[in-house]
Amino acid sequence: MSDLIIRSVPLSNFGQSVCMLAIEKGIPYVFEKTFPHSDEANEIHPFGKIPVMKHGDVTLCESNAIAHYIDSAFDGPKFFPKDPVLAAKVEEWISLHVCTFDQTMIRKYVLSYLFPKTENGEPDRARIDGALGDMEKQLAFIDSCLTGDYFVGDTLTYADLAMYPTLKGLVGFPESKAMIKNSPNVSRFISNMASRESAQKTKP
Ligand SMILES: N[C@@H](CCC(=O)N[C@@H](CS)C(=O)NCC(=O)O)C(=O)O
Repeated sequence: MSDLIIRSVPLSNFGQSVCMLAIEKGIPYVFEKTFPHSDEANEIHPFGKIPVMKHGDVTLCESNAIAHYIDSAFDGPKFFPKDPVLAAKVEEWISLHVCTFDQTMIRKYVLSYLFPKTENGEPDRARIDGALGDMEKQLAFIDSCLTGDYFVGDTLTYADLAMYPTLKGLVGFPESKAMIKNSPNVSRFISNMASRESAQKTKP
């Protein structure tokens, strides 16, 4: 059978989630370092985003679609539950992540430190400050939900793999680091997840 190819960059939170899934399932994959809007990303994603995936004749963009494919096309443990309530809860977290948490925490906050669009190349203070209120509310909500080890049910699901890279990414920046420190459940989740082989092997 053909190789599973994941095109992304190590820093991509969405890319890390799908790579972690492949590792958790025990599926070997080829990681092709691919920047957004490169020919290799544009070949598969209509708007040049990463991650994208190739497996034989199958090409896919959008991390949730890629994750569903990897989970169902290959043997190994399942990370999208069959139970209707648990399955919907996993999708609920994935959607909250892509529509809300990632937008605030990564696009607005982290990227304003890492790739600011300021004239002098300094972190974009206005954009960073503008993210703090929403980030605090979102982290308080997540912390109130994360009373157990996992986001949904009592086993690892793709909800955890979708959320982990984004939450872990917050530890490296001052305001979010302080917020994480004040969120005991989120802190515990990050440190539990960070010890998994899939997190170690995909560390940005
Ligand atoms: N909804 C997409 C989001 C992917 C995404 O935003 N990827 C970022 C890198 S982490 C990207 O390609 N950004 C370039 C852009 O937005 O133009 C998914 O789940 O895969």
